[in-house]
Amino acid sequence: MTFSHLLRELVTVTRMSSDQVLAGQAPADETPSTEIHRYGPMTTPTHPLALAPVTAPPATVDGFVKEFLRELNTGQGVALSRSTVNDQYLALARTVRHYLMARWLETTRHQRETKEKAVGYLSAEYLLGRQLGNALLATDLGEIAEKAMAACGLDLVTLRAQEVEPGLGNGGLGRLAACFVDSLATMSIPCIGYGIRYEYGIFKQTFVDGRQVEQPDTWLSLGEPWGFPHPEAAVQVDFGGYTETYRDGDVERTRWVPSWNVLGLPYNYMVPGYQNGRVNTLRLWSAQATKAFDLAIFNAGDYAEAVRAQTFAENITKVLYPEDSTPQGKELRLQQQYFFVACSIRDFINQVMEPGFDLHDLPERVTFQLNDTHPVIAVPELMRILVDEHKWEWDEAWDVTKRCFAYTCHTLLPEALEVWPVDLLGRLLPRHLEIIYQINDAFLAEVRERFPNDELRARSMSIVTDYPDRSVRMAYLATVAGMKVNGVAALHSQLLADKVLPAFSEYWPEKFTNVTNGVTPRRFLRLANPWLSQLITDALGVGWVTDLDRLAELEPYAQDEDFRKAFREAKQTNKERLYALLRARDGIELSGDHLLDVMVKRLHEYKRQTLKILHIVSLYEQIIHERVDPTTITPRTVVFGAKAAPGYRLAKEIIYLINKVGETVNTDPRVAGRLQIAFPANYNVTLAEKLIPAADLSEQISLAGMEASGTGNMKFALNGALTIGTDDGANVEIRQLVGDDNFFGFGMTEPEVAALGASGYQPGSYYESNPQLKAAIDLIASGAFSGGDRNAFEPVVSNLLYHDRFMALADFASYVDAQAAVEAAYADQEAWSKMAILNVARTGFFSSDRSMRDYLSRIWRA
Ligand code: 26W
Repeated sequence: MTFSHLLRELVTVTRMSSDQVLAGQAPADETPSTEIHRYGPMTTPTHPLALAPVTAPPATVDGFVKEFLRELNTGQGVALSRSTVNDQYLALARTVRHYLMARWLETTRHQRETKEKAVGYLSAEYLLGRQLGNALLATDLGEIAEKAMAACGLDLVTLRAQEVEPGLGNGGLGRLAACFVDSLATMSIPCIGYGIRYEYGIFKQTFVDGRQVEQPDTWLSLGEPWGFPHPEAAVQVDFGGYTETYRDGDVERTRWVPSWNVLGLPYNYMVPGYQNGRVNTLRLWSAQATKAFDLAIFNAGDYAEAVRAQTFAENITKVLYPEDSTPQGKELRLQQQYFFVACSIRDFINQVMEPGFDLHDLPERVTFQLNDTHPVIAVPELMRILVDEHKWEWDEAWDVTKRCFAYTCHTLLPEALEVWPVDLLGRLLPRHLEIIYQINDAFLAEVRERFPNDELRARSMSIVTDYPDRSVRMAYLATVAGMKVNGVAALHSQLLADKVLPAFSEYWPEKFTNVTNGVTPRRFLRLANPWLSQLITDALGVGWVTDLDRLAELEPYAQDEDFRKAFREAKQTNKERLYALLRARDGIELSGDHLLDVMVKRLHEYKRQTLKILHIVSLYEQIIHERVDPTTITPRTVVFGAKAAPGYRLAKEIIYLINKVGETVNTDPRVAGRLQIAFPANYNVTLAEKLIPAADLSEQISLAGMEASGTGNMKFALNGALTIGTDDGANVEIRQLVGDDNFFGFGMTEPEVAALGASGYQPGSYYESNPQLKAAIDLIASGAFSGGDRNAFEPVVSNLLYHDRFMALADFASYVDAQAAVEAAYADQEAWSKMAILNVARTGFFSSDRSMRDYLSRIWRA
């Protein structure tokens, strides 16, 4: 914390002016608060340096060393000889910040000056991953930093490994947000990402006797060099209370009388563009008590009560909700959503409200992209500000509001669609509930006008539903208020229009569109896979990093034997790096040139990790019962990575099953060298960056119609892994682009799934009719993986036999056939490499840069 920050903190907390703090005088209550938050020097600076633009330090080894040592000595306050690895990492991070600062300040200044339309990306989650490596890539300082650290007797790789990744997200949705803001910065598109700075991110997963145990994610404990607090831009957020109407001349108006409030403190994070001199901003909000400490109560001796407000307020951004599919409907979750939305909308309006700006032009300055329904309370919040504070007419305000938002849906699971009970909403946000009612009434009046005497239709589209209890359907609010509604893959967007929101897509067909997800090639190829990247650059030059369609030029190299050889060597190098990591990180010993079969994603029944474990058990069963000659089985290592939501019991039982099967298989000499399973704990972005480049086979085996898109599937294909997958989410588009010959497709299509579901799916019949499947399930139930305890996996086994909602048993036979095809293909390494290279060449489409181009043309500039 620099002195100026400390000063600003003191000013904020004590409400004294900086001079009075310095002069040690008592605060004069009438000191205008705006004074202390005014930007800029008191008088015109005279020193040339004060007038000069901020510049980056010299991009030389010497310049870097100088900057680093200054940061270590004066920033960290230690001598190199007495510095810890954490001191060195923090000093290094700050050094790299310095090289980005000039770009950041210039980007912000340029944005303020040009008033270009910006994207306001509203997301409750950002799964950013480690920042240092990406910042070194963006500034092209990697080599200089390496030499500079070596010259200081330090090792850059060791220092990079010191960084704790900010796990401010659960999975796909959060990581997508991180890829999107990276692309917008690299494409020089004005964007401010808004979100929540959770004190504790996604839990740290550990395994105890094969069972998941959650540990708090103390990502801030060793210091956090990337966040810049801006107390001067703090926002007060109100909650609770009631509303009242009052006469304002001849107009009846409503005011909200809240009962409590908190302060939103923004932290700015850099979003560096890739070597383009641009740095966009990610503004994450942290909750604080407006009145931190009640001295009177303290002096009265009730110390806990004295700080209750503080702890109560801080609770709002204390921890990320670790669910990624079934909302728990907790009040704190709604508090989190309204808190960051209220801060963000207020902040953006403050930023554009310079003299002469008319809020009626807000849609020309921003589109707020709603990353799922989590931020949709932003719609009634903007209406409240325009109607209650700016005293606009309702229609005037609605006309502007409905041109400021667009909504992206990321799921197909009905239970994942957020619905808030009106009593909770009315208690926490009474004015917003009134506004939602008014939006709904106006909307339904329109529907009834267009479809007179079709009450059922109106009821089916109502934002407010009375069944099972009176509540607000957030996806409906987002659809009514959004200019555009998009799914995240072609199949998903189709199902969204046809099955999830059919009445709305019939009512507003032009509102529905698709933008297939993408991933940033900077982190998930250039940074994660330097060996394959070098191969690509040697062949095509460097342009592909910001123009991934250029990968298509790799097509002819698939026919090139030397290139294929080099490609295999890169894959082998990635494997060895991974094995070394898993040995050091998890004590997992992997070896040999096995087919590396990887399934990494959140643990959820619809993703069907159970199908993968049934395949493994079936292979194992056949070998131990000598149904097959083990030498005919392709040596395979299966690596799992998966966190289960703490409250998702069956998911945790599936994790237990995977670990126990792994324990048995890995110590059974009958399958030694043929089959091994690894399940490193705490799968996160950092582990993904090591796992994905090493993979041969990417498991994308969800039940068709369930996975909205998937983004891991894209990362694997871009890193030269072949996909075994169903026709679900973006798998369909991957298969279409790489070609059926270079993709191991299997399983029912979505219509077939619907038909089977409609005809009454009997999982038991598949068990009875498929001996291989029966043998596998019976082995699991036999106690073979649980020291003879036949009930160890009862929850999983009985769920599969009597429910199997996601039809793993129905797709088993087809999956096993596809896996046999995988083994056959892998036996011919030249052919396999050709297929893998074609996967790389044909998946440039899945760059998040392309996704941004689609959002721009179909939504933001449409
Ligand atoms: C607790 C409420 C809740 C519900 C849904 C929290 C988070 C969610 C997310 C929408 C779940 C999610 O991450 N969905 C994934 O989003 C990815 C990015 O679009 C897709 O690629 C995945 O298919 C989808 O499951």
